[in-house]
Amino acid sequence: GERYNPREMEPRWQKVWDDAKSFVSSNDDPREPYYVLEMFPYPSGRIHMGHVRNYSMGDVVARYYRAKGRNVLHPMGWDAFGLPAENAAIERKTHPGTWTRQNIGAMKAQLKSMGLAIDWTREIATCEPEYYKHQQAMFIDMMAAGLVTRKQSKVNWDPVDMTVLANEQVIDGRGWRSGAVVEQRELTQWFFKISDMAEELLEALDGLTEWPEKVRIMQRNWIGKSEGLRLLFERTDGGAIEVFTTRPDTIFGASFIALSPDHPLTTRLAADNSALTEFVAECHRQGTATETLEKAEKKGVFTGLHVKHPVIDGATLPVYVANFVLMDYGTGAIFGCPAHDQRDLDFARKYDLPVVPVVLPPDADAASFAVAEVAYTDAGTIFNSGFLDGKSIEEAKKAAAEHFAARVVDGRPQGTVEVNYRLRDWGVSRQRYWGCPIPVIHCEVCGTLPVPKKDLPVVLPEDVTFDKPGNALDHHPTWKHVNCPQCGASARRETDTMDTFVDSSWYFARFTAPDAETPTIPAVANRWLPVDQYIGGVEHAILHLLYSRYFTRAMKATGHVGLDEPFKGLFTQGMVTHETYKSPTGEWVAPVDVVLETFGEGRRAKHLQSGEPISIGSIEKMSKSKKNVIDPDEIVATYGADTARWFMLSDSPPERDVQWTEAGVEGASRFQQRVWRLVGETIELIKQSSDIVVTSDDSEALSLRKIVHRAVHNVGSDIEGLRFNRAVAQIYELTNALVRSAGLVSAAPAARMGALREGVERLVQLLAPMMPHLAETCWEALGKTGLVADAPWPAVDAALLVDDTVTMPIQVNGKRRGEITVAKGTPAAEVERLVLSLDEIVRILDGKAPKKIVIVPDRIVNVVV
Ligand code: ANZ
Ligand code: ZN
Repeated sequence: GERYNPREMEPRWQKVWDDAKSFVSSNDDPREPYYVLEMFPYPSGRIHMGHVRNYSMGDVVARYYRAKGRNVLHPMGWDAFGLPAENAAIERKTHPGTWTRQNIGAMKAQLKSMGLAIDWTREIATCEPEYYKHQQAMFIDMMAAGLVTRKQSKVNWDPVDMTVLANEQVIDGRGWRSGAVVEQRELTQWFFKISDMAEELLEALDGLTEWPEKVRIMQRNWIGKSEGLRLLFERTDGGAIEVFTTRPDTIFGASFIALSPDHPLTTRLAADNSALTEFVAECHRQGTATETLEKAEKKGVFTGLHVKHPVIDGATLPVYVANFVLMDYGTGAIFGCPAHDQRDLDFARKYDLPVVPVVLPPDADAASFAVAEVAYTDAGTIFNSGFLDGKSIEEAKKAAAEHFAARVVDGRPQGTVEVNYRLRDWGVSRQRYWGCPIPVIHCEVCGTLPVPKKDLPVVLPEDVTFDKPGNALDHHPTWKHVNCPQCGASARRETDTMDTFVDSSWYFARFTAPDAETPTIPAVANRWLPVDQYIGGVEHAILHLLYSRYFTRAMKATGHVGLDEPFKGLFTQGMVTHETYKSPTGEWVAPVDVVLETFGEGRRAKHLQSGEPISIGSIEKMSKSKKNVIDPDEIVATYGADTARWFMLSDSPPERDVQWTEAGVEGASRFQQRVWRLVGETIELIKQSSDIVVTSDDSEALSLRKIVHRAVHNVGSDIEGLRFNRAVAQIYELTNALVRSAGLVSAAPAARMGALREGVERLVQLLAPMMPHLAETCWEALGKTGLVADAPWPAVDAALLVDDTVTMPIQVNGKRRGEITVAKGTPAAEVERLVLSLDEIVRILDGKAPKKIVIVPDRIVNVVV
């Protein structure tokens, strides 16, 4: 027969699905809903292999549940605001919107060429006013509900370009364009009060049982709950300093107090202390990003102040200002216990402060145990600690807390138990043009007011220029000048736009009613949500998911949805990797320019054009910088979308990385042709017999049917468990069994022919979620009516799943020579016929007839020669 031609068939079926609106889902469909969603892409210009992997998985799930009779929602959209569009605008002198919309067009065509079962009628792009006007409405609702606040917060300030920089625009502490040392500046900015919800967001993680444990752990750590003590230290000169500690058990090991550079006491002291003033300025230049702080050397300045040691009579502790103490955590002040905290230890060694161990490791000796360069942070018994001696850490924490609660310093209890969260409020202000305008007006008389809802959307002006650095909205000559909605006086529009994480925190809800006049239609959203299966990269495991969880709660509080958790099932897929290649001069070489050869056991590479030797490097995540990328378009053009999809699903467990190889793709492509040949041969066979029936009367028909039904059952459960590679392996096995039996079946009874036909049809159906175009072509060739995409998932005959075969040993003259597996209860005559056809037995008999064959049904075969 003819080879299967994906280039011809794939566009054909895509059009058929489109014309039939096969994947358009209705909100009124009474069937049980199923919502599958892949994280929507940023329209950077082209899709990459990571997208192909992500969407192939989601598509299998979508097509499978559709076949299972669910009303499937599988939408797609664009996370379309963000900095790259502004950069492109500067570099190419185009408008960010033009660039973004062009990219969306190109990427949509690419996605369509993959044959994804997407409901494109629900497409949304977050940069369009039809989308962001609803976001503005919800912002106003959230303001009214007290979920929004405005406060001072630090930004990265480029003093040369006179502009606020995003974190990713600060490289090694310098502005990416100007190269100037970046400063921290205080600006009044907008915040969502997510920290109010810290406890709830933490507790609800326990209910997310269909999330990977590692993601839940990351979220837990990010929220960072810690139970500790606010503790007052009396200053020797009067007054008190309050610290936050989670380790009051180590109080006898305290050797200094450290204040944040931004602590009010620091500010007061710096007023007449130039060394301190200079140090504070240095800290501000360094910034407060967690990473910078972790890497930076621990430094400080002595203030000249002392506090009384709270448990050692007569002793005092010096008070420092230190760069590693943050103002927005705890109280902005700490007590340092160098023996049991690494930062404190580094600090103590630098400033020659005492290091007194107070926690004794389980096997250590109290007389000789000392801490040198590594702080001891594990479990142990408290020692060197007066009334705490002999206690475990937990017991000592409790005892210390009780001790300090009963004392009074500065007219207050010396110690108060307090729970702290690392989670900060979500700062959503961005001093950028290409984002959703924050719908607020500042009036000198009336204050800060929301834009009246009837005036929404606050549309981004089109006529902007990017010739000077900073926020193009702010530079616009007229846009920000408006009249106050309350008093009518001239007022100023807010020029901050929202963090693009806001856009992606509710798009999944918008998909449920993308044309609604309100952000959602709550009844509709509640029917579809939560998303049954969300699939995306683990890089979004923290912020995107946490913000979406928060925003869903905020939408509930403002009446837009009726649920707390947006994503019931979450799956994070691994990355797509590829070998790297380097030229003799050390430059990265792209895979398309490399020819690979095998010699003996090894492999070598040369340059396609120049022939020069190329060295084969490590396997890395596909990235432009290492040039080890494969363009999905080229793969689709050469092998077809089905092959790319199949390979992406087949090669490794979906949560792991998958290595893209030429050999792998070719294997997938050969498999496609193999299926097509099998279908062709089967059609030829079926044509010869007019009376085929599907029954299990014949034992070979029965064993084939068992293989088929087992495969249907397993592929279904593997897809439900997102074990795509195992589903693929099942399909390979089924194909092998069918190819084998197609070779044997030609002169066989109608029952066997029937079993073969059933098997091939099921194979096509099992393939349909993964290689949908091939499956449609085969379905049509088999003479089936309608689309395989519309065919219900095949039913499994439970009787055929029962493992009712037996393996009987075969003895020849009392010596074991082999075995045979047959259905339980197979009659002796049938077993005899099968045994005599086995290669091993044929060889032993060597043309002679056996003297006798004794068969104990279901037990053993004895051949006497
Ligand atoms: C004394 C102590 C002894 C501490 C010891 C640790 C170990 P978590 O658990 O992450 O909440 N800390 C408190 N406020 C801080 C701030 N604003 N900036 C920097 N560090 C701060 O961390 C709590 C611990 O981090 C606190 O417990 C405090 O140091 C420090 F062997 O107090 B600890
Ligand atoms: Zn006013």
